[in-house]
Amino acid sequence: MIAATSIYGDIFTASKHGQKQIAVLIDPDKFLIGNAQRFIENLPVGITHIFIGGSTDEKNRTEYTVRSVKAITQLPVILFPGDHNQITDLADGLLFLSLISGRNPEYLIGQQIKAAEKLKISTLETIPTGYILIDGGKKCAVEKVSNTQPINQQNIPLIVNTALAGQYSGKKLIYLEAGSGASTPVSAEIISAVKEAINIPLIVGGGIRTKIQQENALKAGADLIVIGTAFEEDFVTPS
Ligand code: 1GP
Repeated sequence: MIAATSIYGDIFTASKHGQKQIAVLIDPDKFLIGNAQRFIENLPVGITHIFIGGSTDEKNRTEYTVRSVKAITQLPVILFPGDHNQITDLADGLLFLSLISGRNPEYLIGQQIKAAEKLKISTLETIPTGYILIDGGKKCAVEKVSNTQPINQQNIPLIVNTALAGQYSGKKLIYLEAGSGASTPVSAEIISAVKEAINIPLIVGGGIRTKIQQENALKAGADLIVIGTAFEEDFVTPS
């Protein structure tokens, strides 16, 4: 039984009713806290979740970012961490990611073990998530940091079987990731094939910029799409 008031319960129920959801991803490495208020105020109608995280957090800004964002929004704030150091109790929930497209034990179970002690005493809602990296047309941060290979967009059977293996392993969400700033988002064909195969909610992100790309991903079967880069302009620290 899934509690109706939990973050996961809400995502699950929305998915069962065909209600589409959209998360904005904030990368603490790039986000300018001074702009947080304006950033949140300028978000378009229809945003349902704030994700916070990135492949790296070199300046240790995750907790500060979560605190600042939580102070100005009622939307659920969910951690999307690149490693166990980015976990903070100040958020509402945690995508407890396993990079199941990869073959690097550190991102399949190593980081999760490192997080376990903290999670045992945490109030965070922890949501087991099968994270599948798909080739988005350029080498992305996840690929570099995890030292794993993305799956080719043409290899739909492998993508579907990976998602199914995640579901059978007990993951509650599947996240198809083309990588932040991807030049090619996950194709509609992949999204519909995975959606048809699994019976848990499906998240899709990476390279979704335009309204048409958003609609394509949602129409193909994504229950929740994640948009980072497209909302970042004007709100990030100059690189
Ligand atoms: C990356 O899926 C997210 O982890 C969002 O990607 O920054 O390309 O929107 P973008």
